[in-house]
Amino acid sequence: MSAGALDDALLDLAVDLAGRAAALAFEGRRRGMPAAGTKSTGTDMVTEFDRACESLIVGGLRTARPDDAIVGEEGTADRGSSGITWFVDPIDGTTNFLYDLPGWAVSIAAADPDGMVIGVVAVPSLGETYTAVRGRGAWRNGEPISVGSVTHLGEALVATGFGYAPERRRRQAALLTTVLPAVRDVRRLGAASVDLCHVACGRVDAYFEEGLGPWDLAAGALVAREAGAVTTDFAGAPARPEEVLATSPALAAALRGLLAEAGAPVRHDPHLP
Ligand code: LIP
Repeated sequence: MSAGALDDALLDLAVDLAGRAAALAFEGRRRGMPAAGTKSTGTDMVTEFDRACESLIVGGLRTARPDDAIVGEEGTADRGSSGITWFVDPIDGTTNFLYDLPGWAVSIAAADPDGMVIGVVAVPSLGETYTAVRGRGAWRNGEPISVGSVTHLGEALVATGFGYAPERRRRQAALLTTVLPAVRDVRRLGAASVDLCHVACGRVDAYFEEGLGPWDLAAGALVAREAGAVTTDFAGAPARPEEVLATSPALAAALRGLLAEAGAPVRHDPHLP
């Protein structure tokens, strides 16, 4: 199978499974409040639909590609032999989902030894599916997307997010006292994968957060990069779950400087959620 044909096959599989999982969760939430438990703290939630969606997606991946590795937020940890690794966030933005707020997503990505190859972020409450293929571009509902054109920090709309542990949140809030006065405004929308897709299509001009999981970042960061964004850590090295900054090239240096001025990254116990 050619590289292009493999990319297409991986994308088609991810789009199908993300769409089915998104429909399952969206219809389930319409029927009422889901059963829920907690994970790292009393507010780090997991619902029956987080688990059901991961089960649907992982089952589909194992059937279609039994030799691939799979990493899922709700516990899947399949080793593989094919060189392809899947990253699954069955519901990114679980708090939004629990409160029936828009802006949660199903996020699926596949990586080869050179990095992310394909990414899919399905946002059912917006009727939008973001897709990306390494080296070939990014799309929203099949239409090409690209980052915004803002070049001045004071005109930038910046998205961010916060962890679950009070100690980390206290320090993250302290960053905002420097960031907020320096930019147009800040948005906290609740799902990293969607924040990254919003950078990709210019709905926000930048997104930064620290303390994520690999599944939060995998698909959305590829969508952002393929739409023309720079995705790094706060110091300009490649983005990683511990620190991500996604923005247009025109704003990247100024935002890194602002985060440094604010005291980022938030040095903390790495085991803090
Ligand atoms: C969420 C992230 C978001 C962050 C939230 C939460 P989850 O992931 O996508 O960026 O700010 O605190 O971690 O837990 O809903 O899958």
